[in-house]
This record gives sequence, structure tokens and C-alpha cells, in this order.
Amino acid sequence: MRISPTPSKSKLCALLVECAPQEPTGYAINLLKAAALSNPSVASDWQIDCLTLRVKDFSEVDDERLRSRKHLSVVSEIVARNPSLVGFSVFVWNVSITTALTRMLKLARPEIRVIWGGKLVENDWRRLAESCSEIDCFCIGDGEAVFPAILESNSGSDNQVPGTVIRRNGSLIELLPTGSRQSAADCATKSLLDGID
Ligand code: B12
Repeated sequence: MRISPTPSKSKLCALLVECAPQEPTGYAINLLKAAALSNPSVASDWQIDCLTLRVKDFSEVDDERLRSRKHLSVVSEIVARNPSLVGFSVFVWNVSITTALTRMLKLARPEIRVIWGGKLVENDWRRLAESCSEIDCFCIGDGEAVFPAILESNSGSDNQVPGTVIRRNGSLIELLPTGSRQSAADCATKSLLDGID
């Protein structure tokens, strides 16, 4: 008797992108990838790829048209991987490049869900949301728990993940983190003070 192999389930693709001023380490995005893949249900449904870029590859191009061509070639590379979700790691040094990539990507493939995280997002998400209406979701603060939860709740348009801000019908909905940083700090302080009279 021949046992036919279980057909392998085709996985959804999530792509994480980080653009650094010098040689990119991809530290944050690889950390997020590892955190997500340590969740068995995410690992069985998702393939997670990381793409690192260098700011100077864009900034050294003086001609506006050539720079736009550079953006286009990165967007083509992203689209070729057929992702359902693209997460950008956004910092002060890459916000203009990331904005251009996000706009071009949504123009080419509006159905791809675009998520922004990173230090700039943490403090500036309101301003960023106003200046780039193509961003679907912001991760506010650390992503180790939030990113896997976003994938687990699927690429669906109705993600209700605490620690994010989502855009729905043109409005921004803030989903508060379940354990705020303040309460984590309070807990740490309390445990340090425990036993001190
Ligand atoms: C170590 C460090 C460095 C190191 C290494 C930098 C590197 N490329 O990795 C060195 C010394 C080289 C450095 C240099 C600079 N740094 Co520096 N650095 C830091 C520091 C202290 C820690 C960064 C870090 O490794 N964090 C750990 C990683 C895992 O955390 P993370 O990147 O924030 O990512 C987490 C979240 O943001 C989120 N997340 C991130 N991306 C995404 C994406 C998605 C999709 C999701 C869902 C979540 C998510 O999840 C991650 C995990 O929790 C921070 C201060 C801080 N407390 O964060 C400043 C900081 C990042 N640096 C800063 C700056 C300005 C610089 C320089 C430009 C300084 C200069 N004038 O030269 C240079 C730039 C050099 C570069 N990036 O290549 C600023 C950035 C400000 C901003 N709003 O963007 C920070 C925040 C300091 C500050 N408070 O001003 N830096």
C-alpha cells in the first residue's frame, strides 16, 4: 500500500523591511522573525522573510527620477515575493524612504497590509498616519509580542491586536496594550522594593 504524502500547506508570506544608514544589521526585524516563528501556529501558517536596505543607496542618487527608479526596483522585489503583509522598521533615518516605498507598494498592490513599527512610530504615529494614509497599522512600542499576534490574527483586515493602531474606514483605532509599559515599570519597582521596610 502506498501512503500518499500529506500535501504541504502553502504558507502566507510576511516580509519585514529595515533600511539602515550604514551596513544594516537587520537586528530588530530578525528578532521579530524569531519571536513570531517561536509561536507554533504562526510558524505553521507563515513564512517570514527579511529584507535589509541601505539609506545611502537611495541618498547617493541625486537625480529625482533615478531615485524613484530605485524605489520602484525595491517595490518590484517586494511584490515578487508575493507577501500578504509587509512590516517596515521605521526610524528617523529611513522615514522618507519608507514613506515612498509604502506609497508605491500600495499603488501596485493595495491588498497588501502595511504595518509600521520602530522607534519613530512609538512617539510619532499620529503625525505619520496623517502624512501617509497608505499605512494600515502601527505597532506602538516593542514588537516581540505584538508582531506574532498580528500574524496569528491573520492578515485579515479586522486585526484587533492590543499595542497597535489600525486604520479602518479612514479612522484610526487605538488598541491599548494589555499590560502597559507603566504597569510593567511599576511591577519592576514594586519587586525591587519588596522586602524593604
Ligand atoms: C544600540 C543603538 C545604536 C547602535 C546600533 C544601531 C543599529 N543600527 O542597530 C549604534 C551605536 C550604532 C547607534 C547609532 C545611531 N543611532 Co542609535 N540607538 C541604539 C539604541 C540604544 C538601542 C537600539 C536597539 O538595538 N534596540 C533593540 C531593538 C530590537 O529595538 P528596536 O530597534 O526599537 O525594535 C523594537 C521596536 O521598535 C519594534 N519594531 C521595530 N521595527 C518594527 C517593525 C515592525 C513591523 C513591528 C511590528 C515592530 C517593530 O519591535 C522591536 C522589538 O521590540 C536606541 C535607543 C533605544 N532605547 O531604543 C538608539 C536609537 C535607535 N538611535 C538613534 C539614533 C538617532 C542613532 C544615530 C542616527 C545617531 C547618530 N546621529 O549617528 C545612529 C544611526 C546608526 C544606525 N542605525 O545604523 C535614535 C533613533 C531615533 C528615531 N526616532 O528614529 C534612538 C531611538 C536613540 C534616541 N532616543 O534618540 N545606535
